[in-house]
Amino acid sequence: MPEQLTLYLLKLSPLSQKIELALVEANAPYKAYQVDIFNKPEWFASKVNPIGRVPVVTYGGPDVDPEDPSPLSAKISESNIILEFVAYPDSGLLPKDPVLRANVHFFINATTKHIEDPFYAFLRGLESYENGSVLKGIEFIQGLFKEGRYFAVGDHYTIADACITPHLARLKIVTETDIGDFPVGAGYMLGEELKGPKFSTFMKYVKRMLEHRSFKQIHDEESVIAFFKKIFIKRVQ
Ligand SMILES: N[C@@H](CCC(=O)N[C@@H](CS)C(=O)NCC(=O)O)C(=O)O
Repeated sequence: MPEQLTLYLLKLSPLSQKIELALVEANAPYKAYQVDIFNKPEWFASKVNPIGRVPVVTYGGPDVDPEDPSPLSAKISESNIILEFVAYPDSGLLPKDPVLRANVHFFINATTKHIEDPFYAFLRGLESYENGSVLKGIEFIQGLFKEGRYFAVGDHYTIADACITPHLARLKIVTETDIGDFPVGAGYMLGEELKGPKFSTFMKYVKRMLEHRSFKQIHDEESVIAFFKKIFIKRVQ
């Protein structure tokens, strides 16, 4: 990208990770500024994002200190919209073929609806494991994978892969550690179900994406586990 790009993020959040992943894949230089979302600096809402959420990108304008953002830069928020922005024409993150592009957009919407929403509701103890929405969502996503394909869409890494991978990493953690505000054992139960033949295509994709070079570069599993231990405290016995 020809102009300055600053990413305001919460390093351990999956939504921020999506953007870092896309930027690394695009080989785009960027400055990362970690926002303490539990104690946000006053200037963040007034100068970067009025609703106070991350991730946000500032693009263009003078190359300034991230703590003193310029009114001349564009402010782009909402992780899926930032993903689209990062996939500028020669980033290589969006296929040129219009059908494949449509498939990428569909996959991103489906990830939010069928993975992000049900999985974090389950994690927060707002949806029971028994209602099956997490597994139904995974099944829906699995149905989008074409036989023998390495990536989510087409033959190359796209923003579809960047969008889903951070959630897959958290799914792995939950199924291996049982950390979350759900009844004890529900995380392990989900893990057992996913080991079955019904989900083998999905699980092979998970493995490939978690081992992908760019993801390994930006992800530290131990730090996410430590963060989860801090934020999920209500264990229903
Ligand atoms: N729909 C937004 C959600 C952003 C969001 O909820 N960000 C969280 C961190 S993961 C946040 O900034 N929370 C702080 C707050 O709401 O005050 C997106 O996809 O970017």
